[in-house]
Amino acid sequence: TIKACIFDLDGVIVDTAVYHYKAWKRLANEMGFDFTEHQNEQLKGVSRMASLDLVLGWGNVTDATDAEKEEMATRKNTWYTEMINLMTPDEILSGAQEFVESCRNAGIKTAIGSASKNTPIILAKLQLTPLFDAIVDGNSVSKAKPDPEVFLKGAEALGVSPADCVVFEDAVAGVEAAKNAGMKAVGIGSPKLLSEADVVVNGLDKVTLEMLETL
Ligand code: B16
Ligand code: MG
Repeated sequence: TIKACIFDLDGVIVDTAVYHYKAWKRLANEMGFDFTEHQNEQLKGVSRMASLDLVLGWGNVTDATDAEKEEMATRKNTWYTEMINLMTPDEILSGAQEFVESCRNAGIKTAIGSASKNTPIILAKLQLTPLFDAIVDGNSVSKAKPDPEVFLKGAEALGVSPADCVVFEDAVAGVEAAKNAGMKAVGIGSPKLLSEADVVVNGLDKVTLEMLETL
């Protein structure tokens, strides 16, 4: 039986990808190149510095030093957090809050497992912080998804064994991380892309507690 649900943040609880895109695009534009929203898909679930490397690759920027890269990532994050600071609970994805609440009412533990270092501020703006028993994010992990670290730390913080956890993820690397952790995975998005998941749905508004027992 399922004892805990661990939720990715961006793409599952809220769509911050649109703000990441605007901020990375502004950085690219300042450096004299551009990239598409389609390319931006590749940044989903990927850490900040790994995202920067992908963006720089698209602009054929190969000579940036580590110090320059730090400065670029900081510049991008400043623009990103300006937008994040304006977020309101209206931006919670359909059914997300209701599903997390139904888990809690059923005695199922809840956690966030996100790559984002901005997780605390995003959850605060959405007024969702109290709904999670544990928050594991980019500030507390050293290995990026598909490494299972983020979800294993979540299970540990909840005191639940990995086999009794379900992960909700929109990124391919995130689904892989869940599987590497020995957990069940519910994919949010395209069944074709997230083929490693145990089941794939459009959003948390399509998930029921009964469904969890069939995984
Ligand atoms: P930050 P998730 C991820 O969130 C985003 O999908 C990804 O685009 C972003 O680069 C990463 O967080 C790091 O975010 O710059 O805020 O630390 O999907 O793991 O919740
Ligand atoms: Mg995500």
